[in-house]
Amino acid sequence: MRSAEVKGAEAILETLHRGGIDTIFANPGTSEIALVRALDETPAVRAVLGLFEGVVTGAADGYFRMSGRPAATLLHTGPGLANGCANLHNARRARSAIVNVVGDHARDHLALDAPLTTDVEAVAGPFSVWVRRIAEPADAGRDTADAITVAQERRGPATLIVPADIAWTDGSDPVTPPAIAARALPDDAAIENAANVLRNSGPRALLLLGGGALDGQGIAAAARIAAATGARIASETFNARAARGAGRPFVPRVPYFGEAAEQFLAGVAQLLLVESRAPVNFFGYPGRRGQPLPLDAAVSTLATHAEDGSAALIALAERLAPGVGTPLPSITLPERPQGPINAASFAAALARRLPENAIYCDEAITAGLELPGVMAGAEPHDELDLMGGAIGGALPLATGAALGSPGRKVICASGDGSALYTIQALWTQARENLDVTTIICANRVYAILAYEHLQIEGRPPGPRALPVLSLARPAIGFADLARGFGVEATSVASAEALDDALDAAGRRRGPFLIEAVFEPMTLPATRP
Ligand SMILES: Cc1ncc(C[n+]2csc(CCOP(=O)(O)OP(=O)(O)O)c2C)c(N)n1
Repeated sequence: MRSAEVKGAEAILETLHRGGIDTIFANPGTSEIALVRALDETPAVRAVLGLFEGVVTGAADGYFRMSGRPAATLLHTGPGLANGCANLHNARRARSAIVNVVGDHARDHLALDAPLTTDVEAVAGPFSVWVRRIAEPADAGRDTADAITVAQERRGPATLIVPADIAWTDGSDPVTPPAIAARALPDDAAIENAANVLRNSGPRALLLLGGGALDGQGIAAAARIAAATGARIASETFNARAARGAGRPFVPRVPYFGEAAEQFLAGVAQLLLVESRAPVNFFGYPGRRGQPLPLDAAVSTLATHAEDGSAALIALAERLAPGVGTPLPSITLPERPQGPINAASFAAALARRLPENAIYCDEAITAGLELPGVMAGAEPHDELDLMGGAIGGALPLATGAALGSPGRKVICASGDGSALYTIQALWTQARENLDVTTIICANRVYAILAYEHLQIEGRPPGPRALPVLSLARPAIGFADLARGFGVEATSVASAEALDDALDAAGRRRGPFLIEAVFEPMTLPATRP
């Protein structure tokens, strides 16, 4: 086809295809119709409909985390993009490469200030590593190729704004983006410096792992280093993707709450960063420092986020721990839990029933407080966390993770409050017949916020404040909601029934939802 005959929309989709992007999570509008039409001409790129933009962006995040390849999104003008921004924020924090294709009004229509007109660049800016508006049809292929390159090099959402007339006008050519270089090993000086730090500081050193350092090989190397030098290892509190479970060394995480994090980090004199940042508390609290690391601790870097932390750990282990092995935890499953569903019995049931090689997406919030220790003995799995704290991430993330790694079972645990931001993800799971089991931890309250009230105010929320944090009246029927979206579901209210439901879910294929009704939350009367 000569470029005179190639429409901007076709050049964009063909360039996505040439750049290795075969999946586009979409929620289109009128300004994207030419792009929708071009799907018929580009069968190599398939669109997956999400019924809210937060599903679209969260799914693209999960897709990248599991496949290592970017997905595209298709979003409608400033308001459509804005709806997707919370999960774009999470994706940016996860360093997930995504190409956002955001349609906008035709160029001559923009000046008329039609109802959907917004400053799309301003909406995109804080949630993107790169933003560009295509100026002319001839630029469509090149700009799309740039977006694909930059999303992968800077590891985040790249946003390409496409005026509708550019999409429907001839005069474009697809472009083949250049191959992306593999991430480099840190230079020898960084590895030697880390070796010296560890030789000199031994148990007072902490290797803090994040990003790609948490793959199976990275944590195995870190554990060997720890065994040889006495250094401690830990992961960041939340991680984009971490290899966990039996057969892998246990890597504790820096605790979420500031006080616990300070205790965890007490005595650390040397912090060595491996694709991570020095810990920062999630929130500031009256009278508390925001950084839990001891004030006199030195911080140095083995691998930056742009480098290959896993390979760096392997190189470091060769220097410090040749021939050193580490005992690996075997599968250790808890007893069958009994009684009401609470954080402890939920953790026991989930760990017991986690299928081998599952992908576990976590947004259980307070329901998940007991998980880390118990899941260490479960079948080996990959864990994907909520990275930017913007809740409503897990159901979309699980959706994209399932599409990004066909054949692997996805287990997703979400607080009931969190699930309701993006519950429509269930419909996409049903339509695509994705092998995802969703567990809704139905405690019928924003429990974490009640705890935070206690922390900050010294007492639990009173009778007028509590309703702002309570989901109890009316009680939400998650199993009914799931069925309405085409997902089979069950509701359980005892630990035994939860254990059975998870067992059954592990044996079936396709989307399924378990509403786990938790025992009512109890808060102490004063700050503990
Ligand atoms: C996008 C967004 N909106 C609001 C919040 C504030 N927030 C944090 S946790 C939370 C409640 C979570 O409730 P749930 O998922 O039921 O978990 P629980 O606290 O009960 O364990 C809210 C509203 C947030 N973090 N992100």
